[in-house]
Amino acid sequence: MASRFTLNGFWRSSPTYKVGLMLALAGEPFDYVSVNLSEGEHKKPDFLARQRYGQVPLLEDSNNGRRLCQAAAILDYLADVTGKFGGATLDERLSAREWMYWDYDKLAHGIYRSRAAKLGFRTFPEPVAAAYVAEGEAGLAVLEAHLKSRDWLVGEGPSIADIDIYGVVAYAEAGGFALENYPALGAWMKRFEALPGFGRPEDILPKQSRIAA
Ligand SMILES: N[C@@H](CCC(=O)N[C@@H](CS)C(=O)NCC(=O)O)C(=O)O
Repeated sequence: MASRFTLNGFWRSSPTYKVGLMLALAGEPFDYVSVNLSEGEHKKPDFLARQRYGQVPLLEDSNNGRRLCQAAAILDYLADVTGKFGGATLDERLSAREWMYWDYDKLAHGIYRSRAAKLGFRTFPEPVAAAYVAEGEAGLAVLEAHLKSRDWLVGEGPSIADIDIYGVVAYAEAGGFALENYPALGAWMKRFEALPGFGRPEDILPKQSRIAA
């Protein structure tokens, strides 16, 4: 049977990983279409017609024809349609959203840009690179302080906030960040990695397109 969801993404993309991770943890099989960013496939008219920003991820829901952009908004949608990871109450859902907005404001850029610099995808003048490292460290410190006294970011169990933020922190070491300096964050990562359905980026995102088994 055809899968309900098709994830269009790129294997090196952290926002694509967030969505794949959510689907895997929710036990939703999905077809995967590789959009080769290196070859500019995300800027071609047929893709732009489906993803207005010319970015990955793009999630298509065949039950209703929806095409969804922006990883955080997609996680929010998937929490609604699967009934999973949306938080136990409205207050938890609001907190989860707050963490997702915070992530893109204060965490992701420092980690992503430092990783891009380490992998040689981007080059920055030294003070700019140092500012990204400082931003990443500051974001990790916020998470460390929050997770010292709790198991999950919001409420008593994992939510879309944990999925969203794990999807960034998973790339921190590749950005040169020493996670051993953040023990509460490290313990949270281990709890998260023990969830049924969890997979690392290379397990969840193939390099080629794939129809769900
Ligand atoms: N805020 C977006 C960011 C998506 C994003 O930056 N995607 C990158 C790949 S990781 C991309 O498509 N880059 C190509 C471009 O922006 O032209 C989200 O969370 O979905």
